[in-house]
Formats: sequence, C-alpha cells, structure tokens
Amino acid sequence: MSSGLVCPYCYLRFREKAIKFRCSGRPGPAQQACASRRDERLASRMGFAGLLPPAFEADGRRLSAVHPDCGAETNYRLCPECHSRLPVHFGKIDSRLIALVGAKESGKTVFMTVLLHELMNTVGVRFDAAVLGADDETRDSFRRRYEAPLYENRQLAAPTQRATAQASRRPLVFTFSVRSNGGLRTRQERTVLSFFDTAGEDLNTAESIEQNVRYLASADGIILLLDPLTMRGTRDQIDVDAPRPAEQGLDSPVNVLGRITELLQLALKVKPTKMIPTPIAVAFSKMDALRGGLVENGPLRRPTPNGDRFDTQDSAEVHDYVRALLDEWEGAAIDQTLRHNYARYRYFGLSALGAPPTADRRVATGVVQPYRVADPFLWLLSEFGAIPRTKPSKP
Ligand SMILES: Nc1nc2c(ncn2[C@@H]2O[C@H](COP(=O)(O)OP(=O)(O)OP(=O)(O)O)[C@@H](O)[C@H]2O)c(=O)[nH]1
Ligand SMILES: [Mg+2]
Ligand SMILES: [Zn+2]
Ligand SMILES: [Zn+2]
Repeated sequence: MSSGLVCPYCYLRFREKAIKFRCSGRPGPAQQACASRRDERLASRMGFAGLLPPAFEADGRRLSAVHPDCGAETNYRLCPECHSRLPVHFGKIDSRLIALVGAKESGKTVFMTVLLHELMNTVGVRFDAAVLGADDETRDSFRRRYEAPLYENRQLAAPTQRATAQASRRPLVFTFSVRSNGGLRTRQERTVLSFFDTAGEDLNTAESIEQNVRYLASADGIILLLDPLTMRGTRDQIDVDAPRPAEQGLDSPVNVLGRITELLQLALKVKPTKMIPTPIAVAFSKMDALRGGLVENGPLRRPTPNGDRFDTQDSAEVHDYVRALLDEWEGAAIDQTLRHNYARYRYFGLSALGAPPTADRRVATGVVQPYRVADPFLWLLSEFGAIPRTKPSKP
C-alpha cells in the first residue's frame, strides 16, 4: 500500500510532500527570531497547549527547510494533520503501527509496559536491537506513567482512562533498529512503532468508536489481548490464589473479537467475499493463573525461546496448542471467527507478570518475570520482514 504515510500520533494519512516544518525559533541571518505561540492544531488534535515556534509549509520530501519569516533553517518536521513532531527520518524509513486492543481488564496496560521494558532490555539484547522513545513525551510518559510504577513501586496501573475523557492521551512512539546482514553489507533497519493503549470501554461507546476505527484501519498489525479467565471453560482451572475477574460487566472474548472484526470490515471496506488482510496476533493473557492445567514441558510450560531469530517452529506449536485449549475452554467460536474472516492470524499464550498479582493490585513475587510476552510482537515484526525467522522444520 503506497497511498502515502500514516502519522504515528493521530493515524491520519498524508503524502510525504505535505509534511510541514516548525521554525527552530533561533535567530536567522538578520538576527531576528520568531516568537513562540500556541499551535491551535496541536491543541485541538493532541491537547497540547504550550508555546512553540510557528509551523509552516515547505517541501516535505526534504529533511530540512528554511523559514521564510526569519531565514533560519530547521529540521523539525511535522505531521500536516496534527502538527506532532515526526520521528527522525520519518517517510524515509519503515513505519509500522501496531494496534493493541482488548476488553476492559484484559491486561493491555500491564502487557504494553512489560513488553516495552523487555524490548529495551532482554529482547533488545537477543536481537541486537535498540528500542528508543521517538519523542520527549513518549520517553517521559513511558518512564513516569508506565515503567516506574510497575518496576519500582510494584503497583499495577489503574484502569486506563477513556480516550475522550482525556484528550491529551497520545500513543507511545518508538523506533526499533536492528542491524540486518545482507551478504557483505550490514545496514540498520529502522521501524517506527506506535502503540495506543486503548481503554477497554472505548470499544463499547459510540463516540470513541470513530477514533478506534481510524486506529484499527491504519494498523499494519493488531495484537488482540484476550483474558482466558473470563471464559466459561476456565473457571474451575484458575489458580486458587489468582484474583478472579469480575463476574459481571466484562465482555467475553468471543464478543470482543466479533466487535473488532465488524469494525475492521467497515474501516477497511472489506468485501463480503474477502478476508481481512491485517495480520492479527490473538494473545491470551494471564496464563500464569492457568499453569496448573497446562501440559508439563508442553509449548506453554517450556522456556521462552531465546535465539536471535523468531522461532517459527516453536510458534506453530504454541498456535496449535492454544487452538486445542480453545475447545476445552468453550471457545471454539473464536477459532471459527478467525478462520472465516482473517487471512493471517496466530495464537499466543503469555503472562506479562509471570505470576498472579495480589488482590490489592501489586506484583506478588516482588519481581516481574514475564513469560513469552514479546512473542506476538516478534511474530508481527517477522511478518513485516523487520526481523529474521528460522525456517520451519519438516513435519
Ligand atoms: N494473573 C495475571 N493477572 C494479570 C496479568 N496482567 C494483568 N493482570 C490483571 O489484570 C488486571 C487488569 O490489567 P490492566 O493491564 O490494567 O488491564 P487493561 O486491559 O489495561 O484494562 P483497562 O485499562 O481497564 O481496559 C490487573 O489489575 C491484574 O489483576 C498477568 O500477567 N497475570
Ligand atoms: Mg489499561
Ligand atoms: Zn522562523
Ligand atoms: Zn498526526
């Protein structure tokens, strides 16, 4: 799809040429500097009301421009729609938007926090990859709002606020860089990643559906987090110490999948005879609470793979195993929905925390010990061709 670029902050589509610039605010050749002011576009779209030097139009295919008012050069490039600052080299490097969706309480915020922490640490080392926040706001808010509470205070986040209730909620945007070995040449492959932590109830209310439709329609890959503990067939298998989901008010995984499927079909204008092309990783969270019922040394009890490629064989085994579990959990309708509507889907089972939390939402063991938390993300990256994968072994 070369119908232009998609902003990792507002998810609107535009052409590279339309990229705008923001004046550097430094004095130009005539020693005149442009004054900072409120950027109305940034205020209305992203809820940022601070003072900034003015935005202006120039040839967006270039990495810098001269502001005619002051004559100073700038390399501060902006999304033409929302005026957010674009990541360095945006438009010249791959950009992948990954949508993270799931019902209320399914574990999205904890999952995203642990995933990003792992990407910056062990998984980064495993793939020799560097993961960096693409802007000050992402760097600061990831650390302060997500990482520090969980890793320093061992406290799980409060339920995520709905997008409309807090206009300033913006996606976290990261750049993922890996060295690719193409024969004699090695080069850096850079991918821009955008995560938007939706609030579970955003999928229910009409006014917030529009934003989600745009978000899902622009996504290059989807991670759908489903809470297996809310499925009827798991009730008698849940670890006695694990907090149980509320009996009422939570959406069942099959309903959530149904709603997302309808949204995608509408947003992508998928013909009735066609499948949804976006790859979807269907990940069952909180597997620690069901550990007792899993086959010992089976795909969801053995250690997370740690080679420097995505392990295709291991992933296929997990996929088959989870599909078999779905029958046991009375979730066969999930498999039917996926099989009839999606061209590419894959099952995952994971635990962000590694053990059930305490009843007062704290990390029980004192340390976060994730299990397979990066698998869905690594599968998507391998589908995009951004990381290498192992060849499947013969059946
Ligand atoms: N057993 C277990 N429970 C988990 C895990 N991750 C999250 N939970 C539980 O799920 C609850 C909800 O997690 P959140 O990450 O806040 O869920 P969410 O999907 O962001 O919820 P909303 O923001 O309300 O949509 C937590 O308070 C935990 O009790 C896990 O890895 N294992
Ligand atoms: Mg949340
Ligand atoms: Zn200027
Ligand atoms: Zn934008």
